[in-house]
Amino acid sequence: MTNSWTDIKNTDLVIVMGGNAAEAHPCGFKWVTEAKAHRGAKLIVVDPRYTRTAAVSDYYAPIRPGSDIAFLMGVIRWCIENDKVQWEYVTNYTNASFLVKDEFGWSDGLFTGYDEEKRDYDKKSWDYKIGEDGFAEVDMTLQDPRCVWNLLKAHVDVYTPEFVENICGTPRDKFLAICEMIGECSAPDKVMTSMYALGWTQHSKGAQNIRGMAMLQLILGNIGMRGGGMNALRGHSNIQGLTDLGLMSNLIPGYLNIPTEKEPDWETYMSTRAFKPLRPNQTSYWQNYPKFMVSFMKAMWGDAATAENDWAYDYLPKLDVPTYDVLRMFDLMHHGRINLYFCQGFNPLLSFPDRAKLTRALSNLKLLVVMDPLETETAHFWENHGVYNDVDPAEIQTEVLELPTTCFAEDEGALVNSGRWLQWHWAGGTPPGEAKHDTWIMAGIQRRVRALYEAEGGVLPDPILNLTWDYADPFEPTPEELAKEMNGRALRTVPDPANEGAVLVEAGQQVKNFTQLQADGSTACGCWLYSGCWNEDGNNMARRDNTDPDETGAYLNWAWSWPVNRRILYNRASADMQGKPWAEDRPLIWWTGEKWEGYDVPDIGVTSKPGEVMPFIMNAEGTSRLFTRAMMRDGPFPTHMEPFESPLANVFNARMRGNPVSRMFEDDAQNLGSSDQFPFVATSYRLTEHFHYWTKHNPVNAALQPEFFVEISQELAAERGIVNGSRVRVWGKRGEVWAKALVTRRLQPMTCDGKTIHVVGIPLHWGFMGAAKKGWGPNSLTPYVGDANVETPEFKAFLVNIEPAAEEPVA
Ligand SMILES: Nc1nc2c(c(=O)[nH]1)N[C@H]1C(S)=C(S)[C@@H](COP(=O)(O)OP(=O)(O)OC[C@H]3O[C@@H](n4cnc5c(=O)[nH]c(N)nc54)[C@H](O)[C@@H]3O)O[C@H]1N2
Ligand SMILES: Nc1nc2c(c(=O)[nH]1)N[C@H]1C(S)=C(S)[C@@H](COP(=O)(O)OP(=O)(O)OC[C@H]3O[C@@H](n4cnc5c(=O)[nH]c(N)nc54)[C@H](O)[C@@H]3O)O[C@H]1N2
Ligand SMILES: [Mo]
Repeated sequence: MTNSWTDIKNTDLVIVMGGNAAEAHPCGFKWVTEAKAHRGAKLIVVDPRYTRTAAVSDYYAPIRPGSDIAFLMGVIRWCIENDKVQWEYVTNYTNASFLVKDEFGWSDGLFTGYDEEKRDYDKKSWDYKIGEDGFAEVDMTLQDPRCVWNLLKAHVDVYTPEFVENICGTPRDKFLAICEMIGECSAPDKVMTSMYALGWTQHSKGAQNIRGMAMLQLILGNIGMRGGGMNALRGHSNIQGLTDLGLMSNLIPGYLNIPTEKEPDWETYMSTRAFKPLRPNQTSYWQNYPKFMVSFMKAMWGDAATAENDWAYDYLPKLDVPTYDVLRMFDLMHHGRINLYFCQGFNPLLSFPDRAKLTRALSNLKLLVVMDPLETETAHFWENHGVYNDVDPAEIQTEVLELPTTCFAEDEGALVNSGRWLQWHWAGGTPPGEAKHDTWIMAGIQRRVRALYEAEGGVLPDPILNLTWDYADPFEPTPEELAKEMNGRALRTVPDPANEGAVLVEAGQQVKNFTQLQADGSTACGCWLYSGCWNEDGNNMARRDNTDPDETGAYLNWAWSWPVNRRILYNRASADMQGKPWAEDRPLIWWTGEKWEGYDVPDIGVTSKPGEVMPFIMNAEGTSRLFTRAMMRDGPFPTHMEPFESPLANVFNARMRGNPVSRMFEDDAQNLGSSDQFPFVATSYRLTEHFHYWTKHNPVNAALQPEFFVEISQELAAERGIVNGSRVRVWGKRGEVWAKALVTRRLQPMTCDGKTIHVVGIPLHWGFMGAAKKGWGPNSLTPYVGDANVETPEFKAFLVNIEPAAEEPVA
């Protein structure tokens, strides 16, 4: 989230599109209710289904799964055409005025530089014109045909209301009514908040769905404002922490990158990171990258990381491909290229696409180790469950080891919520039986592997042997020790650069926050973004002061938020060029004439002069971006592209299937279904009564939602002769499942490109273990395809067929 859960109460308009917050985030959803009750805020829901969120909305519109970019580009077009633009914001705080190279363009649904063989773009032309002074050229009048604003206008021109209706199936009048409601939020003092989750991410162009809304929010001037922002509703309670701490295969904590093979040395690695500002006076805060990176290397390898050995840069692995995401990893396993798989807190047999492929992949392993508090289907993937599974256990040689772990309620530590708050919690229970903390298991493995390297040597033992491991009990680091390590400390006394002779931080002390980190090896910090969470003031994450002066929703003394306890990112953009808040009834920070102050930690140097230093200090531009340079793999602007399995061909290029640069492997490209065999659009989702695959183990949850069902409209039921409550078979290119049919008016057929589109809704909570009835969810059916930028599987739009089940299979 750019903002926080508690800030949603400040909004004028909530749009839930690409999520179902009342169902999947019922506690956080109370802030929407607050906004409605206290500010008269309105709620719009755009979803293929009439959901529990839609049930309390002011306006609902249906949309065909996988068509949100067309909708969002249509709204942007409408806003431009109807002058619903926050002009001062757009001109100064976005890159609207930046001039783009003449070579850049697009045709047939592709941007310049596409290489069909590589399924990738050469992004050289996706860049600004750079002037002789080394800065990007701009035209503040927005007249130049090559400025971002005019390119954007040209790009969205095709997304007329008719086009939107045709692609999305959203009736034109409903689309226009939503445009009107959104357009009101272009007034400088009116704000909309966007709440989204998997309805947007789980597509082969998921990241571009989100960019589409981010661009709209910038055009309305809603980023950095109280009650505004892009609010990703995170899933698992600590999934925000997962990404922050670099659990993605290409990241180091704090969104630093693992080097690639093309970066064999430190200098090459740094040359593309610590960017110089692209405009005069701008901050380009990533210029501090070396401070964060060197401090990280010192945290990892202490004295072994020196200036002479480039901070032990050689110890870091170098990626030969951009990522080892989960799709790639299981694909390698499928090709017999992986022997041992450590599966920690993950049940991929149920949660990843194409169960048949996953089963074959797991069958190729020599050893599978599962660390989990529960018995999972993944650990039992080799079992034959009759018609639900076609596995022959005798043929599978994989050895499976289960290591029982504790669960969150038995652990102490911090969980990071969607609003970036690190909230400390304390263990509430004693681990049962043989269950051990994950840290105990991992530390034990590290110690034993290290002992083997010490005794036997091996290829490059140094990163293992020299790893900092100064915990009081090396076999069980405590949550306190780990949190302090992430905060960082001074390894030797750091002088204050601003004050000759003064000391910034004494040797051995915790640093106050990341502004004290150094690039000369004098500080160590495990995660710069978390720096400040446990400093000399103590454990700031454990703070529980819920006073909220002026009722801004900031709660600055409750827990601790990254970065530096800031609650609203880009909050400098909540004030105009002179530093005066756009919304006088909801001020956030302001310029006193000498400095910035207000209700939040200013997202700008406190003495940075308004009108000079622009609000988006992380970007080399100083502004936000309506056009991105080489950042996104699939283009500087979002373009509508069909899902890989779709009843429609790509409208801009009928020869091209799906997103041309998505995550896709050879075998899987051959394993896609078409609409002549599989005429219905399926989507998958969760229910309040269950949490994924855990709660079916609990008899109470199992009783609330006992049985796997699929939802269809009355019209589809009539067409296929399906009776409410009867058994159906649902099948697609990669598998089949049996379920109970729930015939409902909450799903309605749509019309797209002259065709009737029926949606089959598939909730995901069942498997073959636990107290609920056996059944497979959607992932026997889903395609093995992922987003171009972040490799999230395309779970939300695929093709199936459905019929009354001839007989109920015996499971
Ligand atoms: N009770 C409960 N709560 C949970 C979870 C749980 O298992 N149980 N899981 C947690 C996790 S890990 C996550 S990630 C979150 C997920 O939170 P959400 O994303 O809110 O949940 P989903 O149910 O997956 O999907 C949301 C909605 O997207 C809609 N949708 C499908 N395709 C499209 C599309 O193309 N466009 C649009 N606009 N909408 C579409 C679906 O109809 C559905 O209503 O929930 C979290 N909360
Ligand atoms: N078709 C379709 N598929 C989907 C989705 C969808 O919308 N549609 N949603 C996707 C999403 S967003 C998600 S997040 C995934 C969820 O998929 P998974 O993460 O695979 O599902 P969970 O059941 O949450 O599995 C987590 C496991 O962690 C274990 N666990 C809990 N606490 C601890 C702990 O402290 N330590 C350890 N070691 N283990 C622990 C639980 O017992 C559980 O078995 O599913 C994805 N799959
Ligand atoms: Mo999730």
